[in-house]
Amino acid sequence: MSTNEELTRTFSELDVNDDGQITMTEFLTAMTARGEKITAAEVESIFQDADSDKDGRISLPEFTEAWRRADRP
Ligand SMILES: [Ca+2]
Ligand SMILES: [Ca+2]
Repeated sequence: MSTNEELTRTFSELDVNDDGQITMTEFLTAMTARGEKITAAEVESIFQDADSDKDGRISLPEFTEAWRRADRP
C-alpha cells in the first residue's frame, strides 16, 4: 500500500461523519476508539500544527502535509 493510500485510509477512519474534514471531537473519539491514550490538550496542539487555514478542522491536504512534516527527520 502506498503512503498516500494509507493516509487517505487513516483520514477516512478519523473522519467519522465522512464530510471530508476532521474535527477535534472526531479526532479524539477515533483515537480513543483505537485505544490510544490522548488528551484534549494533545489534540489541540496537533490541530494547531496541522490546521494551516485555521478553520478548526483538518482537511485531507492539511492532514497529508502535517504527516509529511512529522515524517521528516
Ligand atoms: Ca468529519
Ligand atoms: Ca483547516
